Amino acid sequence: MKRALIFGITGQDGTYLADFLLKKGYEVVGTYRRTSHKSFERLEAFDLLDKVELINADLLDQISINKSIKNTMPDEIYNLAAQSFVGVSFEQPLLTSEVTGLGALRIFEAAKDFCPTSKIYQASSSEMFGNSNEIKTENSRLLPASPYGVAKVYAHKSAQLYREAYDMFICSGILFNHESPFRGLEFVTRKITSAIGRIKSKKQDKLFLGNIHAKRDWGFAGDYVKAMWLMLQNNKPDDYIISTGESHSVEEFLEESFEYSGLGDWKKYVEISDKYKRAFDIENLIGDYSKAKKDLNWKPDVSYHELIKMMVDSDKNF
Ligand code: NAP
Ligand code: F7E
Repeated sequence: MKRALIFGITGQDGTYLADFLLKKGYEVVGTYRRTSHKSFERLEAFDLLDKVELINADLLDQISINKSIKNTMPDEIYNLAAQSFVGVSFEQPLLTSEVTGLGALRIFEAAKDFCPTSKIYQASSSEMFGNSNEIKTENSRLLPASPYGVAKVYAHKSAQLYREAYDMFICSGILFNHESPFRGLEFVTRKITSAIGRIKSKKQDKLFLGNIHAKRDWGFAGDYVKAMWLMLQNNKPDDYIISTGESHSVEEFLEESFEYSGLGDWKKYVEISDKYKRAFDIENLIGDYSKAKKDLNWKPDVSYHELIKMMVDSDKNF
């Protein structure tokens, strides 16, 4: 039986990936941070709490990372842990760099020293590309437009370095935005669908948003964790764009989700607030996933329209 170690198992992707790997017959070990109350809601919702082994580790703490790798000796390591919210990275750039950038390096170092045969997945991001108009490929220039993007570039380049210098099997998935009913509540798609649920049940009457003209390439998290696993089953390590190949504005997402929910015209409920505008924002991101299609036989299954329906339906009693 293969053993996987997931850093960040309590997050959106960590939970979908744990579920996916258990169904493939893996033994799954996941790390969580010690907090005054537990953040296992997603694992509970997927009924996974008794099926995975949970161990304490923080990406700020090399000792706990070393121990988690030494004690687990995993066949596969998935680094999904991060301060992943771009907006907060402008408020907390140092913490974001420590966790999202250096945290990844700490994992690569620990794996090199204690379990160099582990195959490693690094969660890279389309935020690394920043603002430029073309459809992004694995060879597009990296011009990050947020402290989060800068930290992800650091981790991405470190992954490439360790692959070359130490002959380690490390793959980076350059994932574009992916969402689900288990997306964190502060991300714009879930902020919208949860607000729709609350407006319908009269718990809320307005929704405040920032730059609604921004466009993103939105896919479904359940499809994207499969791509992470496929990368580690390939015969050589490489980097892959994972995306849908189309982008939509926040405004389009609002229009379709409000219409589908039955609330109708979103303009009756939404107000624009500077509070949610960033110091710098990326206007449009679209990824070309043809390399993943060719090498990994991967493609997204859930469409943008199906994703909206799934999220609105799931949040209807929020
Ligand atoms: P998420 O829901 O925010 O989950 C992040 C995970 O990291 C959580 O388990 C969190 O634990 C953990 N974490 C945060 N700080 C940590 C620390 N100091 N030490 C250890 N663990 C820590 O993110 P996600 O959407 O699942 O994304 C997974 C990964 O993919 C992240 O690296 C993200 O940056 C990257 N990514 C995401 C997207 C996307 O659209 N979702 C796109 C590209 C790349 P707590 O539960 O304790 O907070
Ligand atoms: O913003 C705009 C906002 O926070 C999307 C992370 O998973 O994907 C995610 O980062 C867009 C931006 O995601 C609000 O300015 C408008 O242009 O949902 P988001 P993100 O910043 O794209 C990448 C690939 C990652 O790697 C990250 O980890 O929506 N927007 N009004 C708003 N965004 C939020 N959050 N809240 C608003 O009120």
